[in-house]
Amino acid sequence: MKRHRLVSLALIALASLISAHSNVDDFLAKYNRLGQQEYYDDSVASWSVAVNLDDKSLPEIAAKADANIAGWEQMMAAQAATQFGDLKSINDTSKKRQLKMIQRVGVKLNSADTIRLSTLLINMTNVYNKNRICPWSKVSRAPNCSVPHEHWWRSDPEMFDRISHSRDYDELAYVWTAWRNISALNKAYFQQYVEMSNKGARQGGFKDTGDYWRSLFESDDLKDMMDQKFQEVLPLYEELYTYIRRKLLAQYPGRFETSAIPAHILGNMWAQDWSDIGDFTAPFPNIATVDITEQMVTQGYTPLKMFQTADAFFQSLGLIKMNDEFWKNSMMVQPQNRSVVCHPSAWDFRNGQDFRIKMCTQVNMANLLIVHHEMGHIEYYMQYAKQPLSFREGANPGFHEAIGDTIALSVVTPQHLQEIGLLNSTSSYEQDINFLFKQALRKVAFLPSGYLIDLWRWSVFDGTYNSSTYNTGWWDLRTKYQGIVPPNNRPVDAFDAGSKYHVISGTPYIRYFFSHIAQFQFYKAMCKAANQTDALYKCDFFNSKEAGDLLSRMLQLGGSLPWPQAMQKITGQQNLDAGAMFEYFEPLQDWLRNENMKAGDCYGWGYTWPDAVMKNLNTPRCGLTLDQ
Ligand code: X8Z
Ligand code: ZN
Repeated sequence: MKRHRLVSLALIALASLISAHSNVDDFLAKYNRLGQQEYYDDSVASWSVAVNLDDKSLPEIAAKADANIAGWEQMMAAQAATQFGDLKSINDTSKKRQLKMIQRVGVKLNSADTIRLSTLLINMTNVYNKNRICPWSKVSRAPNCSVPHEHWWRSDPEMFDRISHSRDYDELAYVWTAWRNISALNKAYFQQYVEMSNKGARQGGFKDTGDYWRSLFESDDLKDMMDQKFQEVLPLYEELYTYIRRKLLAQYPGRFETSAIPAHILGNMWAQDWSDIGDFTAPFPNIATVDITEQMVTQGYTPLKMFQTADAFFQSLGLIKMNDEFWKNSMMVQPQNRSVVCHPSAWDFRNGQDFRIKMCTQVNMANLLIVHHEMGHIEYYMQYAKQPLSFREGANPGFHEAIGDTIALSVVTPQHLQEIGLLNSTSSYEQDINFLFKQALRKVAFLPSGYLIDLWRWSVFDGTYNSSTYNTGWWDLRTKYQGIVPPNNRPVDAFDAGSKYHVISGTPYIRYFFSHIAQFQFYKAMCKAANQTDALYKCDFFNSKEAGDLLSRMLQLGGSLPWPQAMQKITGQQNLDAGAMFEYFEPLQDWLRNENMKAGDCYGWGYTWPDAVMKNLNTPRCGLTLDQ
């Protein structure tokens, strides 16, 4: 009798275990089946707006589609919570992780509020992409508003181009300021967006939107980790900065005196990538250029050819090639008859087939690198397309940003550019330093700017900055971390952070800071797999199936494991490590240090860092005048 009872108890337990399991399987199968269609429909609606900002009927459709997907996600999250509770009874780690992700809604708003939030974002996008300014006249050296409106300058490409290529201090200041006058139009929308987004994050169980965004990294110490990485790379940034400041003082004599650099003369609207002032700052100006723009134009490169060039590189590693849908549906050229969102992006429509890039491609080297960046996203999408829906993400958002850039580190080597006929020059010490310098203008210059954008936004979301301190807070950080100052006094109602696309589009940014360090780790690991033994910065893994295999094994994981395990898979390390970046730039850092010492320049821009940071920085320090 006793034995009988035991057996039947065991049978009941077994039966409930099996039923819990089949419940989980059924639930996940349903989630994946329905989700593909739900996400696809929403992507189609968002894409339609992004490629046509002039059709007034589209925003409403897109906002409703957003509300629809939000409602569906919330429903599935609620069902998962009701059926499986705290997940303690689920032993399978993969299924448990999927359910955990399904339960995390992030921004949880009702339908009407979701529509409000989406509409605010679309309104900001319209302001960003549609406003024009009077062109600058080289003759009168002033804005000329008498030309027809269709000849006025758009943000992309005209304003961004002028900031990159004009060397007229006053024209630069005009365009820089005019663009920020437009950005200020978004301040009120942004303030409402912050409130609505925070409301959703709180309803979703987070402290605020910044808290939710950080959770995507699954690292409790993300803030500290990022701060520590910034401190590590600061000496390298300062070395580059000190050199560049000297060159700028020579280029624009008497135009600025402070130890910090005016933000508008660094060749980029946001002073985040300085490669467009590489011409007059190059270490060895008489050595052949490492910029291939001219060659691309001479050889008749088109946007399509740029995409094909990138695709060929991915294929040479044995990676997945871009599919027919990609070539058919992507937007590679800016339409001339309507406004679009020009900021480059890569889209996963989540049906396993439809992947697209949207980019207003111009034929130049910078854009060739961006094409690789975007294709890296598509490659990741395709590699993890067989994963369940909730794992179709990067190991963390920073991984996603790093893939195309890792490939591009190989593509830009003079060795590779020579191989594909875009550069004809032999390697020399001078050329190597010029090359590394140009790379530093892209990668090292970016670091503080990549770090501070979300420092600012985290402080906006947690209430440290409010709408009356948005701008002063922004400039405090820009000066503290980047060493730049605005070219003129900023109006009280200015909203200069809104000049950056990611701020007005609600796209988190710390991912790019993470990526700018991680990509050198990935690159080094792939170089090793390709048996490249020369200096790291010379490594080109073109054609290496071993390098491709190593990368794809990591890419296929998607978000199925916490990122340190994905990092382990490709690099053998579990952490973010700036070592590979330092190794890459070592010859340049030595060269810069020597130059800066010879010139007797002071370091920094007058900010006093805590002792622990200061002890790693070079001396002499520039006058300690700034507030701490
Ligand atoms: O936004 C981008 C990509 C799209 S994910 C073009 N990037 C950041 C930026 O432009 O600010 C790439 C580097 C940093
Ligand atoms: Zn990207």
